[in-house]
Amino acid sequence: MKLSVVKNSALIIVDVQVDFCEGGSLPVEGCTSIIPKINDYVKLFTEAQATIVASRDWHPENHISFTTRGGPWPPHCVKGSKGAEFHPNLKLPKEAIIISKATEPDQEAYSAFENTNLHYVLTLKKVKRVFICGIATDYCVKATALDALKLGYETIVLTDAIAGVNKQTSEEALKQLLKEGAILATKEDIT
Ligand code: VGL
Ligand code: ZN
Repeated sequence: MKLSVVKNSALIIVDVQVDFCEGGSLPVEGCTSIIPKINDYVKLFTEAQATIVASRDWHPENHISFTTRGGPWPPHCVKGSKGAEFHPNLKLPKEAIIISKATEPDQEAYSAFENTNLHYVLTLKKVKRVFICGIATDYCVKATALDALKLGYETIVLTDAIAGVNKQTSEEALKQLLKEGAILATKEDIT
């Protein structure tokens, strides 16, 4: 399958942040190794003058998802902290649009579309086709892709540039995304 990065395409890089990588508070296996792949995509999308979006988990210190409040996750990506920074190996162009998410203390929000202006921004830029990569396959990548499908975007998940928390739930996530109409692709599929 050949898919082209047309001008009304967007690359959505989900949560490539220090805390989700080696040495962080919620490390996701494979995080560090997908970053060079994501940088290759950034180059491709920059050349095509496509839109580049980077989302970041941007929690208040007392976020509901933290174990300190009975949630499932160790504290991570606290806004303004070192762990919430984009990974130093990620090469974001200055034009990249930064979307902060899950900023409300009492609300979990895995999708980059949830309570953000991402859909608004993409609509303004007439984006029809989104390519999604990043972390975590079974949480924020999945939720972002499902929302993109619901919102009517042609949705492509870049399977060579995602990393998941759990192997089985990541496989299930990709199956569900396929069923909902997502396209799974790798660098070789993209022109
Ligand atoms: C995520 C767990 C908790 C993610 C965010 O970015 O997939 N996972 N917060
Ligand atoms: Zn989080």
